[in-house]
Parts: sequence; structure tokens; C-alpha cells
Amino acid sequence: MSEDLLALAREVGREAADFVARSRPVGRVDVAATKSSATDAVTAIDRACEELIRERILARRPQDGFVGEEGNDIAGTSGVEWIVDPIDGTVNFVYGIPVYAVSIAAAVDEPGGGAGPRAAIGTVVAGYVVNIPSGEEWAAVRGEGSWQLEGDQRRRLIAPDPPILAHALVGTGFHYVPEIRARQADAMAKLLPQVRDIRRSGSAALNLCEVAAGRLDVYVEQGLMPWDRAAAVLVATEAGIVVAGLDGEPDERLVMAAHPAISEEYFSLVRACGF
Ligand code: LIP
Repeated sequence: MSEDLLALAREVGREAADFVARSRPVGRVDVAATKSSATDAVTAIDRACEELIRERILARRPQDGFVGEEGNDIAGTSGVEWIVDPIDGTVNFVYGIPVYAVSIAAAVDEPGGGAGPRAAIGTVVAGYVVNIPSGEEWAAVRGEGSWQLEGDQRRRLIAPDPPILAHALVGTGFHYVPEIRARQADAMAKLLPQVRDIRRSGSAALNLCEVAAGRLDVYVEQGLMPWDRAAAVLVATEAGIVVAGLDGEPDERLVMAAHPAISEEYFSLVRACGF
């Protein structure tokens, strides 16, 4: 079943990415509204993209649940729930920075075994992330692996051996609420001299896929909602990356990701710096 869920996620995700790419005007995109703060933007295209994804998925699986970033959640009866970010990296989309993604995850509502990634309610069993401007696709099936998809080919993701922590490249992001961002900046100021450098590219979903692919060594962010992380956490864990939170499971309070060779040292450093 998980492969079927991934196939549907990819089919709909590619259509949604094409819709967003075709809909984006030249220049800056108008912000339709804000959410958690004056800088937490949402556009009409975010909303239309989420509606397209909801319509397509529920037309094929009408008994499923649906949780999207833009709201109007649907409780299902099938035991499968979709967790969707129509555009992860909305600020990049508004400004035209080519780093934003559609993220679609399918979760089942039995309690998950082991330390696998968990969505808001269930255990994520299939995840799909596509970088809209570049078309790069990332996918995972719980217990089967994660891949970069290239046409009908799958290139298996096995996270490479990491450098020593002092040479690690850190992916991160910051909260929309200024007071929380100030605290995060203080913590990052302590972390930065103890690693190679940081990259803050604006999409948590793509950042976690980049850790899986070895383009980043480690990751840390606070304030990620289930739709930001659900699919990409599975991509990372199925590539052999350890993803954790404050007390085990990654959640809105904290998401940390690292190769098992440095995860214990890195997670301790992150917490010691004040995250
Ligand atoms: C974004 C995340 C990013 C985070 C931003 C924002 P959105 O998601 O992917 O990592 O730093 O604050 O939460 O809002 O673009 O879907």
C-alpha cells in the first residue's frame, strides 16, 4: 500500500508543482494574508495549490483524512491521512528565490513502531518532496528506503559519512515570530563558531532532503509544523539519518538531524547552545 500512496503523492505533487510554476507571475508575488506574524506570508497560489492537491487525492481516496498548511482539515475514516505543504518556502516563492517545494506525506494512524518519523497523528509511511523551480524529486517509503527520482529511475539515498563536527555544514531556519527568532539567533551565535558554517535556504522540507543527499551534514530548526517536515523526515531517516526532537520524536519544538556517526555529539552541542 505504501508504494501506491507514494505513486499517488508523486502524480499529484508533480501536477501541483507544474501548477505553481505556471501560475507564478514575473517579479514578486502578492501576499494574500499573513498567519503567525506579519512576515508569515501566504499567497493565493499557496491556497489554490493546496486545494488542487486535496481535490486530486480525495477524488482517488475519498475516505482519507487531509491536513494542509492552509487549513480546512478533513478527518478521514480509512486510517490514512495526508499531510501537505503546498509551497514549503513561501517567502522564497514570493521573492522569486528558486528554493521552494511541494511536500506530500501519507501517514497511517496505528501507533508507529520504533523511532520512525511521526506526523501530527499517525506514522508517515510515504513521503514526496519536489523542488518546484528545479524539478528535483525526493521520495521515501517507510522501511523500504529513500530515493532521488529521475524520470522512471530511482537513485537510492544513503547518507555519506560525515566530517568531524567542527567541519559540518549546518542547515537551519528561523521562526516567523521575532521574539523566538531573537532566541534562535543567540543559540546560532554559539553554534556557528563550532561548525563549518550554516545555510539558511528557506525550505525545511528541501533542507532535510539535502541532509539525506549529503548536501548538508546536519540540520536544526525550531517551530516546524507537521506539513513542513512530515515527508522530508521520512526521506532523511530512510537514508540513514537520525532525526530527533527534544524528547525523542521530532516535533514543533525542535527538529535535529545528523548522521549516526556524529548525531549524539551534534544533538548535545545543539542543546548546549540553547536550542
Ligand atoms: C518554512 C519552512 C522554513 C522555515 C520558515 C517556514 P513555509 O515553511 O520550510 O524552514 O524556516 O520559517 O516555516 O512557511 O514556507 O511553508
